Amino acid sequence: MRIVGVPLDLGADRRGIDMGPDALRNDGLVKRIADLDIEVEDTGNIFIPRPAPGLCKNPKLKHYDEVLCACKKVRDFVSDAITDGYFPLVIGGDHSIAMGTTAALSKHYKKIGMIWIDAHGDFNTEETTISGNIHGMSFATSVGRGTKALVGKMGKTCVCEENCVLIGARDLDPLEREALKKSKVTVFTMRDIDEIGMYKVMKKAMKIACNGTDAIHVSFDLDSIDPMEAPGVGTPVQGGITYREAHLAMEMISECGKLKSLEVVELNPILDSYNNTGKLAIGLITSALGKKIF
Ligand code: HAR
Ligand code: MN
Ligand code: MN
Ligand code: MN
Repeated sequence: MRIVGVPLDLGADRRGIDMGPDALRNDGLVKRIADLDIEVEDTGNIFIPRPAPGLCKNPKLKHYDEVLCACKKVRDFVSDAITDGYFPLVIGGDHSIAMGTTAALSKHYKKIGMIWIDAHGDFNTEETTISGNIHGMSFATSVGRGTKALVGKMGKTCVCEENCVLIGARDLDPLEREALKKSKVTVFTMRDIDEIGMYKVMKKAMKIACNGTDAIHVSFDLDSIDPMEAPGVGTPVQGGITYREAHLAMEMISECGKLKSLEVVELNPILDSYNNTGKLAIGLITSALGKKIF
């Protein structure tokens, strides 16, 4: 396992997510993984330069140059990790970094299934975005949707839309919602989790993500969890999944045997009380890596 830290917050509106990777290290990430008898190498953080001062060039793609440059670095680090035989764990950082991770995976696998756990859809494009924040576009970009400014800029994508699942959604922009409805992505909203429970949602999700794919990528946005349990995130939204539901999801993902990479994003230590969100994130990572209660 190789950890790649990405201290990027330029894809989001609020500062602070750039401290996420170091907060996870401070909470004992490396030791907790090593305790599972997994060989772990922490390569430290990718260097993210601060943006040049001055006017925003395109308010529909804020910090475009910086985010693209960071994602290309993420792509290369993740790709090298896979080439060197490591399982990549990408810790963010804002969710735009998923564009780099999925581009890297696409160099190594033919057909990728993806489980995107998030309060949001991240399915905007330059045309549909209200905020102009690129972290709200990374899912769409990863399946090849959107403008030329992002799609293909990190390489081709082998993330297959029909093998993609969004879980935990409860805050979608109007046009983003329409785009998701028209897409082949399967969406399990909070309502679905309320109705049938996380176990059945995950059973269905795993079937979709595993169908004919040679790898599964999990992109875990910590804002999927209810802010009562995970307050330290960039964009909290009430009414999220519980700590236990999140663990169940990660355990079921681990058991499928196809998980080839994991990404945990949007931790904001400034808003975190008692480092609970960081500790919770580490627990979830260990569950995804096979930790069992019994
Ligand atoms: N949909 C909104 C936008 O595009 C909010 C996106 C917030 N995104 C994250 N990542 N925190 O999921 O701006
Ligand atoms: Mn997200
Ligand atoms: Mn989110
Ligand atoms: Mn805790």
